[in-house]
Amino acid sequence: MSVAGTATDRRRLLQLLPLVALWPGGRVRAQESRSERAAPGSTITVGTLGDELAYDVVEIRARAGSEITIDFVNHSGGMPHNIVFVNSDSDINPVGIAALEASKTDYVPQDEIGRIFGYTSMAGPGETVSVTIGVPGKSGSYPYICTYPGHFTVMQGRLIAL
Ligand SMILES: [Cu+2]
Repeated sequence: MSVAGTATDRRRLLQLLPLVALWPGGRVRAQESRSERAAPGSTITVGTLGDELAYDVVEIRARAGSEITIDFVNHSGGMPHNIVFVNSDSDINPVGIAALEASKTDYVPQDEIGRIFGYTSMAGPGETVSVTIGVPGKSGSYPYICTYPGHFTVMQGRLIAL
C-alpha cells in the first residue's frame, strides 16, 4: 500500500478503510478475547488473535498512576502490528489517519505524538516487542490501537485505569 503524502493518495486510503472491517480476518471473536489485570510494576503479555486484526487481550485493568510493562507478541504469519496508547476516544482517528503517512517513523505519527502516551515499535510476524507505560493518573478508559495502515478502525483495546 502506498503511503505517499498527496491529498489524492490520502483520500484513496480513507476510502479503503471501511473495507478492512469486511475482511474475514477483521472480525473480533469475543470468546477468544479477554481482560487482564496488571499489578503495579508487573509485566503482562498481549498478543494478536492469530492472523486476525485483533488483540487477544482487549481490556487491561491497572491502577491509575502505576507503571506496567506490556510484552506484545505478534502471532500473525505475515502482518506487522503494534500497540499505541492514546489519551481518549477522540484521539483514535487523528492518530490512525496520521499514521498512514508515518512510515518513516514506524507508523507512529510524530506530529500527533501529544495524543499518545505509550507505544511499542512495530512487531513483525512472530516477533515480540515491549514497552513500559505510565498508566494515566486519572481513572478512566484509554484506548489502544494498532497503527499499521488500515488496522486502527478494528484493532483496538482499552486500558482501564482504576
Ligand atoms: Cu495491526
